[in-house]
Amino acid sequence: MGEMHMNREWWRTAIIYQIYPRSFNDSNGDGIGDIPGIIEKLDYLKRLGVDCLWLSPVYASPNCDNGYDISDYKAIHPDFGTMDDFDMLVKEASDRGIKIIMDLVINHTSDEHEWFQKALAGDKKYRDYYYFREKKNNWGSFFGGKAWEKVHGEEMYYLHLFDKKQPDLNWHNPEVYKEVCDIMCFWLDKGVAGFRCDVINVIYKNSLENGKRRIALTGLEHYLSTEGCHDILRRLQKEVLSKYNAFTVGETVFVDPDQAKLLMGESRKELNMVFGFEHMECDQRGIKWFKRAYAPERLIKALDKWQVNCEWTANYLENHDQPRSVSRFGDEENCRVESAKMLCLLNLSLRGTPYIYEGEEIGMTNGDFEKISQIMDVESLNINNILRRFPIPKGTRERMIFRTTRDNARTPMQWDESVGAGFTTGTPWLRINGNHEWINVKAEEKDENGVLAFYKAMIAYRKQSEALQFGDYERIEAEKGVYAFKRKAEGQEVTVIVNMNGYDRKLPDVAGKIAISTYNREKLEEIKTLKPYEALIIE
Ligand code: ISL
Ligand code: CA
Repeated sequence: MGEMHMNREWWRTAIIYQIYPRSFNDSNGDGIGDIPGIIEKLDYLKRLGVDCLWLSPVYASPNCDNGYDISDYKAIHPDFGTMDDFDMLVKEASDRGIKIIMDLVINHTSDEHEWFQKALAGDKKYRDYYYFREKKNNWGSFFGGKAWEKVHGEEMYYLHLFDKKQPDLNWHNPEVYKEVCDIMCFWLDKGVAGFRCDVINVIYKNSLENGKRRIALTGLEHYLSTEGCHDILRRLQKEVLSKYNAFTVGETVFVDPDQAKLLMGESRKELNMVFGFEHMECDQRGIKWFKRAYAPERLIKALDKWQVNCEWTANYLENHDQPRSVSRFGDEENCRVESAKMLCLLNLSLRGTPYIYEGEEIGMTNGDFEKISQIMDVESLNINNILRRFPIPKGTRERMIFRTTRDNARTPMQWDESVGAGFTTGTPWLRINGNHEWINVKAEEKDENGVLAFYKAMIAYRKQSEALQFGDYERIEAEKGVYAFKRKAEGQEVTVIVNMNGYDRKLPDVAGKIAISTYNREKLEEIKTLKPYEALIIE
């Protein structure tokens, strides 16, 4: 299908901004970001130029996994405000032309959800909402350790692919399907535009047989992107989503472009787009705790593979589970601004829908943690406990945690240089990065050469570019670590050149005029070499 025939659904031209509500803006000084806090910043988001906000979970939750453990799918957590606040957010956002999408977490609930509580109390109906078994299998959990937990006082275990406070729902049970349809309608009726579907390709377990032994996630082959999962997605599309013309992006773990294409469905009958992970794994060895030195070539290879093979992708370099991109793929010490601009240009030039994670637009860096006691992420704490059993020096173990912890992305949004970073007047739930004294929105708003100004310019540029929004993708030759490609639409073609190295590189062979430059270059002819992290768009 060529770009001329591509449907122009809103989500193709949209720029989606992810909010991690706990860390965005605290309106009442309790140290936790909240919905009224988001409303206060809608004008900021409008000025940035984004069209849609994806909210990480704001539902009732005991917060073992910061809301990814839901105890009531139809209630707002009091930390975040009230249902009236939520309705107000939808309205205020809509008044500014901004859509809201919700996080849909349906692989598991919280163990404090009423269904699970009834199940524990012995209610047969609800036992069948989950996987209770007298014998456990050998499956491993995403957060380390085993995927089964013993039921207190019984010879019985339940399955949890994530924390033990996140029991997996049994998608073989038609009642579970009905409950979820009902939850989705509840939010769609409130006017949300769609859902980001959490770990959606693991929801349906083919069997509970032992898995092939692996260093992590033994059992994977029994639940990854199963036929049953495809069936459920098609039914949800037909029976719920299509009735609202609702949008979905799937968080799909361990998929390659071929599987991604199936999940998007030949004619988009399952999900509208998916988040792949291959580019996030380019600096890891198998599992993220084992670091492999970052080499731009590997990132380019993964991005190119998806660009070539998928007609549409959900493009991102950051989210609430990943370290900050400047710290990871750029140079936060010596070239923070340059590398943040380069990553912006890259993310917004690829074919697909770009996602920006809160703070990315001002070049926020990884957290500056000094002690494990400053870490709140359940995944990191579980892994830390496991690592403690091995003879690894304390310093090494701590470095492993600090480098990979999801809290790197969750430190409070840096609005200004004040003690609470303009995020809170109270005690923040997670340590604020000391660099908020110079990296913050207030400073960026005054800096016409800053990262934020570049984001605004790049967003505005993309919005008027047929080539970037709908064009084909074709990689062109360049030196190692330089990513260069053409985006071609009817009557328009642009060339994107991204030096992902921290040193000079040769400019590939191109002609034309500079449309966007991270170094304020004016004439192509004047460029002798690409500077560290320099990126350009040429028309
Ligand atoms: O975080 C990860 C890699 O660093 C992944 O293993 C992550 O756990 C996986 O991508 C699933 O993530 C989603 O579901 C989890 C939740 O903790 C994450 O925040 C969410 O994005 C369980 O609901
Ligand atoms: Ca608050």
